Amino acid sequence: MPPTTMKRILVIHGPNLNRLGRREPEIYGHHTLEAIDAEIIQAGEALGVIVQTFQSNHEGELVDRIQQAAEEVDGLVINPAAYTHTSVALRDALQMLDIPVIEVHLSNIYRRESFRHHSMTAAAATGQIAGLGKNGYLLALEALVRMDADAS
Ligand code: CA2
Repeated sequence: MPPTTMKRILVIHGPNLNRLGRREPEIYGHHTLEAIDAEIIQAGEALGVIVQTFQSNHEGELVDRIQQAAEEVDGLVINPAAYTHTSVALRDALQMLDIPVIEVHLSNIYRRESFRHHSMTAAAATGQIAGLGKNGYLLALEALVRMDADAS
């Protein structure tokens, strides 16, 4: 039997999410991004996958990281934050990937202002989780691992 290589999953956080836990905790929770990332990485270890995380406030940097992901990882979790609602560039970059992509939102974007109801990026994702706070990232990770198991 060939040796099984550990699956790699990338988690990308978009603009302003580096400020989590410091403002608007009633919408986005009390946890900092550093704490959420540590929890995601630990959950990945328990699930037997290697998790990398990345945050940027810059659209072009997010596009670059998504393009790089095509070569490096087996699944992608992304919270494009405000770019969810505006970015054709992120949608196009996600569309080019041949790996499963889960879009995550901490808040339930459909219960908020109408401009948040439309996701430009969701059509390029395999699925979407919104409104479950930081647990959305953990569920997305689990979904990617299960998809992988279902496929093999
Ligand atoms: O609910 C989500 O995860 C969002 O992607 C968060 C974005 C928002 O524009 C989307 O509509 C929904 C905003 C992220 C802003 O992050 C903050 C962090 C700390 C304090 C305030 C905002």
